[in-house]
Amino acid sequence: MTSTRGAWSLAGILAGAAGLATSYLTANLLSIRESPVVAVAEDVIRLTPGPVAEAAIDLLGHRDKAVLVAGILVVVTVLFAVVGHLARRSWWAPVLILTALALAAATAVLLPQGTANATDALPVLAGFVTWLVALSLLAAPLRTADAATESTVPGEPAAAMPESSRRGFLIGAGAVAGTVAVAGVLGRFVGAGRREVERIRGLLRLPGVSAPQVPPRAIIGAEGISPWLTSATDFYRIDTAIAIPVVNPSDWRLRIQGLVDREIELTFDELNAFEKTEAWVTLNCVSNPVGGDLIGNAWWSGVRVATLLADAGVQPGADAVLQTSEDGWTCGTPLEALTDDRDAMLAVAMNGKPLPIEHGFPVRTIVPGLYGYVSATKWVVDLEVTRFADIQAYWTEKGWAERGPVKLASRIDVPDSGAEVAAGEVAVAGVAWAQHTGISAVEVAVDGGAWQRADLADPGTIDTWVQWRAVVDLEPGEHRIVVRATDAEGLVQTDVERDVLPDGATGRHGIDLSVSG
Ligand SMILES: Nc1nc2c(c(=O)[nH]1)N[C@H]1C(S)=C(S)[C@@H](COP(=O)(O)O)O[C@H]1N2
Ligand SMILES: [Mo]
Repeated sequence: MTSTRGAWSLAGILAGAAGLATSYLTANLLSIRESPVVAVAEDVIRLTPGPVAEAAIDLLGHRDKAVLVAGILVVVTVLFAVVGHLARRSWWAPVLILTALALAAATAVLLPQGTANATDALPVLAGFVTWLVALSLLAAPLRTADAATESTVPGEPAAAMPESSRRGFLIGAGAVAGTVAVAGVLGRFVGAGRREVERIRGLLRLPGVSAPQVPPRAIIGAEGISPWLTSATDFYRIDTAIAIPVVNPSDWRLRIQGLVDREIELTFDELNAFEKTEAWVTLNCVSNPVGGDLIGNAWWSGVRVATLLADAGVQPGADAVLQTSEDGWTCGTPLEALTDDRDAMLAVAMNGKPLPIEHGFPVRTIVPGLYGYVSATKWVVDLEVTRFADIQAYWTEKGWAERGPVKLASRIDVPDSGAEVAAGEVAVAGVAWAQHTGISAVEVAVDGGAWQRADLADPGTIDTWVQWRAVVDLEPGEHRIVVRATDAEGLVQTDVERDVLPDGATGRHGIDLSVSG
């Protein structure tokens, strides 16, 4: 036993706490909904089997999450002490444990497909770097002390820690503890803005917003198919924002300007005084590869853009609207798509609730039939009526097409590609979409054979995806199943494979199955 033993564990705990604090601060600086520790807790809750979760809620009431977070903190504190203890003899063991912890946290943060974004992993990175820096800072004086006391004869009482090392360690420990306190308090302070806006959002009652009612015939009843209504949590998220715009509805203004007779400025209340329109609209990203999941379907409520543009009085010669978001992102939308009968809207609600902050709270644009990058401005604050010839927007500047009508596409959801299934009749199901044109048929073919018609659900609108289901007869062996859709104008989905750049992928989605006899 030497006198530094407890100090090593303390070093581990302090360094660990510093990493948690900087990750918390970073999450709040970037307005990320949750710190990594809370993300882990939420995933644990999400992945907990129903009966277990119910028992926990019975036992703990609504404190279940707080208790879970506390439990996670206890576990990691023990781990941090172990890390400190191991750091005495080895550099790689602590690095290994901390890396594993960071990877687990990053996975937890990125796991909820819909709401997560690659930048959401930045807090974990900040925490990881802090762990390593703080641990090496605290280890240096302890290592010197250990070297000085190592010559101690076994059995004799340990030599005291040399005064200089002791001072070095205390200064380091003070600095690290200070970091914990400052980052924690600062994180709480900068996080207050988002908490306040979340609170306001939770209390908002928006006139003319109704709860989603899935049209009964929109559901084909195939097991494992993506739900027709995408929940806000599962809805894909794409934006260029590093720090998510957090907009208080009472500060929000929309300006309509450019080639108009009268400029208009609206507050959130003024916007909500207009009559609402509500619709099911499937939104998808131009970057969605064939078979990909950057697509979701929701019930949107908002105010028709056409009404507002008519109030402003669009001048002749205009063919575009340059939309700008609170964070400066821009897109150019064809004027026609905003004024024709497709009911493009300034949406204030998604699935019957005020927009989630990640999906554009308090107001975003939704235009059926266009990819998100040319239409679906989140946190929208400005509409400039203009001409395509006179503008550049965020993505068009980077080589993406000026116009972005969605392309006819279809996807197989079940079975998974690579699955093993039993020979005989196999149900194949998925979704097909051609927003604002509509789907008239979906067909599947096995191993390049004859096309076979799938059954189609009927969502009752041409602006959403359509579920389909087919039953194919499979012999034992390896098989490939491919899908193709036909739109309501008779266009058959092409088999020409195109990359997502510049205006959306084309090609047909296929899956490979191993069929056992
Ligand atoms: N302010 C802002 N709005 C934006 C974007 C963005 O980067 N910033 N990305 C667009 C893109 S490319 C898509 S596909 C949709 C995605 O909307 P979602 O994140 O709600 O699914 O938002 C669009 N609106
Ligand atoms: Mo996108």
